[in-house]
Amino acid sequence: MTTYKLNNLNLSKFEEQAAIPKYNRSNIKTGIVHVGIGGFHRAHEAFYTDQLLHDETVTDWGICGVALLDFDIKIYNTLKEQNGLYTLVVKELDGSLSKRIIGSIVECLYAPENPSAVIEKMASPEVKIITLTITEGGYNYNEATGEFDFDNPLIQHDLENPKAPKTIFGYLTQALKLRKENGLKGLTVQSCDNIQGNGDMTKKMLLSYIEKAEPELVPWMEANVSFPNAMVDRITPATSQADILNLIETTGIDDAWPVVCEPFKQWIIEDDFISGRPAWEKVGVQFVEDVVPFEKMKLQLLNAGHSVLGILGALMGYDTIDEAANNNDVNRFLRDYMRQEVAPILSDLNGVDLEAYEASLLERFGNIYIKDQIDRICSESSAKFPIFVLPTVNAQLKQEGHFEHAAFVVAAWAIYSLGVDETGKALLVKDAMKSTLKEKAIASKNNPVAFLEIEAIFGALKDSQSFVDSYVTAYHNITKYGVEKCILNINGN
Ligand code: CS2
Repeated sequence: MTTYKLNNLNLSKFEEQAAIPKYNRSNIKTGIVHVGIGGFHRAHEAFYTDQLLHDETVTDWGICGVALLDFDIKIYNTLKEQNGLYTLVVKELDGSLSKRIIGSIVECLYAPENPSAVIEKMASPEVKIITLTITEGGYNYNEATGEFDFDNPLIQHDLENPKAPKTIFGYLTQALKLRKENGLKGLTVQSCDNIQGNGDMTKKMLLSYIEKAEPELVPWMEANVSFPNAMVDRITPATSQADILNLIETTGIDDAWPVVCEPFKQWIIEDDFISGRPAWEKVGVQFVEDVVPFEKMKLQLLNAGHSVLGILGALMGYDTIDEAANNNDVNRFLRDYMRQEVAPILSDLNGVDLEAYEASLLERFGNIYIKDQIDRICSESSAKFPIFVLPTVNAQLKQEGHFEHAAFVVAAWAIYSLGVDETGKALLVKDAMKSTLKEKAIASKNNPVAFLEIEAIFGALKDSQSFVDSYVTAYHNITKYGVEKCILNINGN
């Protein structure tokens, strides 16, 4: 098959192999600046927006994708060469692949190379929304203090070099300042990360930074910037070399970085957009008054479920989430965790059938075509556990309820942090707190509570005797018998 590089020039050649943008991309203005152009954004917001742009009356909501970090150079270069185009490959439940070339990213910027271009773009009159996927860790929140972490060297850098920032907080501050100076309207800053109250969190963290960096900007920000909370969902594994080759071989589309994802998608947002928004509801986005219950449900069932499968699966020697989910004992363990520990602390889910939701999660996790990498799921667990798993534990502790499964997973994580699985294979621990995790994991061999002493993750959990008892028992059991035997026992077989 003849292959062609994916770019504007060749776009029409792919019409038979994939759905392609039918709108005139050169007419689309940039209404959204998005920071963090990894797989998730491209499978989710950029996909929804591409769908909407097919309505020819919509011309104001193109996306400018910003690569914020040094190592984002690769995705920036790829998108630049491909004129912002990429292929979204949906791995359907029957194993077939649906391919769609997405056209909604109409511009790209690489922040480390040209910080002022990013600030100016965010401050340009046509931009009404800045959306973020900067990962859970990107919000610079310290779990132990509940506050913004000013000790972060990058934050120190931004305070000292306001015109050439490195963090999102430095950029947003400068952009808002410029908007104010230019007499422009405010805008919406919208988080698309997996954080409980992600809009509230963004506001709180940004406000802390601005209070220190540009205190006179605070009242303007309070009056002119909105921060809607949102629940985002679509499982998007890292793209593998096989995905890239398979796309070329089956379609001739030479795309250096396609995105692969599951068919399911969901986006529930609070309708609080101070300068307007795209009519995303036309393409399946739900707008609600209070998204908090939905966020809780997703974070504590789906994301926590991922962490359960990831950490247990990693120790057991599995590589992908579906392998762990299709092990009957692990599956039963996860089901019981969801039923006995998470479901009782979820409330206000007006009209949501929780059992059906749990069943759909088990089906999504078990999808053998997705091949979501356990390494991806376990990466940055130090930022994930406090949001995904520990809120359930804390809520259960308050009502003297169940947390045995959660304590077991935390113990498994302590053992995982030693960096070797139960078959003796090295684990790829990728975590901003890797060295602390390892140090505490080693200390835990003699005294398992050492792991819980990482206050920035666990807060005061080590002072809760009933949790500690359950955790220590699990720790010793896993070390002695291995994960599989332990969960058989917990499952009551
Ligand atoms: C995952 C999420 O990062 C993780 O640990 O749980 O990336 C998950 O796949 C998405 O939130 C799905 O919407």
